[in-house]
Amino acid sequence: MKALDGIKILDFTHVQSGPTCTQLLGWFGADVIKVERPGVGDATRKQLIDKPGSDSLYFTMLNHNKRSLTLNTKTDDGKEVLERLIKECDVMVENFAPGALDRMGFTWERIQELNPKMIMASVKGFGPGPYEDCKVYENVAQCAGGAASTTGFRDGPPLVTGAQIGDSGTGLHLCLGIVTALFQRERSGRGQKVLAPMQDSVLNLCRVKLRDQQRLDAGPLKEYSQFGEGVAFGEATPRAGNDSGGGQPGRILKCLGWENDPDAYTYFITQAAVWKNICDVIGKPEWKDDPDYATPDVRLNKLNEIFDTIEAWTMTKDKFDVMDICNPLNIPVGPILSMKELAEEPALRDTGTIVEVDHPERGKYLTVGCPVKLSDSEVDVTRSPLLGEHSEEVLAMLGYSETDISAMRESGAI
Ligand code: CAO
Repeated sequence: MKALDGIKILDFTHVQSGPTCTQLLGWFGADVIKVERPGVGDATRKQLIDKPGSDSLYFTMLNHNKRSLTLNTKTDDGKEVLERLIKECDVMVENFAPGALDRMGFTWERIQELNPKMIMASVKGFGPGPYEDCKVYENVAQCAGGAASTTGFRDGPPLVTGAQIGDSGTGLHLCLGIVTALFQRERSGRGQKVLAPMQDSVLNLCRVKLRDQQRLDAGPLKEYSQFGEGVAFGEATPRAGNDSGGGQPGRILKCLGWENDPDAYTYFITQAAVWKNICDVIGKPEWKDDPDYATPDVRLNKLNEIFDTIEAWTMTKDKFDVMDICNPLNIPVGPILSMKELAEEPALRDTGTIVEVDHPERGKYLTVGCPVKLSDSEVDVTRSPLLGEHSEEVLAMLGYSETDISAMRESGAI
């Protein structure tokens, strides 16, 4: 038994944000029926192609554990199939441009008429307000949600981050909204609309930066490197490079081999409780009781000197040796791991977070499995569907005969 056994998802999502949400629902056991345009499918199927003739990794890695139904929802037959699907499913998930579903004839009112228990979940770039009609992609959300203005170095431009917080981050938020609405429906008997705007999701993930915005009213942010460097703060939360976002100062420091290996670095946190251990490890025992270094407050204007000294030590060690030495002393450190290293990490394979999947067109490939582990709902990652692979079986489930299906194929509705 899986957590979401028996829950049917009408997956009307495309690109990244929506598909990451429905993929999670599939991993938790829901029956996810992905609706795609005949002959075209989700645009990502043919984007960033590495193996001509096969679905891209972009598509396959976002669409495991789903069935694919091709359907032209702008034809009468297509609309009729969609209506049956709405009656049959528990949740409809979509991330079209604002208004697309209404233009198709499926307003929230119409959906409720067809199925009052329907949970209708949407990703949009922005919530209600001046930008609600805009189309939005990942990096736009990172910029509009506060991530870019607070990422990067003070003397450089705003930066986007490699973590897809706008798309996959919003997918996670939407997934949480959906399962919460399913839980409420158990008691209310009613469906509801669930909206996860990308700007709001990114801002939620940037919560500590809005915290710092308000702390600025009380004076400079002393844990930011620029405080120790004597650089004045402006009106808004600045970019903080690799400074730690929490109360314990931290930095990315070079390790042995950094000259040739772009990932020979470690994150190092000077946690107050283990300051004495840090002083011993880096060969500065005299800092333990020196009144200029002994307490967190007096260290704040000397962070550059302190981290330069720690780095002189980390540069003599491999990033994994730094971890082996520091962990037993409770000093929090983390090697900078490359995608290559993560792909080869046996522990991640053992837990199912990195999974090898076999695909009929492309052969074996690696993917990220379910990052959330439920002890009573095991995840089996199954390959993404080929375009329209399950059209016949889904239509038969909806009560269509073989003759109906052939007619729809002839007319281009499926
Ligand atoms: N049958 C018939 N028509 C279909 C269909 C189907 N099965 N599936 C989609 N369509 C139609 C839609 O109805 C729409 O038609 P109209 O413009 O005539 O109403 C059309 O296809 C295109 O949809 P779209 O505008 O959503 O697609 P786009 O490629 O132009 O925009 C995106 C893509 C992502 C910018 C936009 O969908 C969007 O802003 N979504 C919300 C935010 C979001 O999720 N962004 C993250 C995407 S991941 O980076």
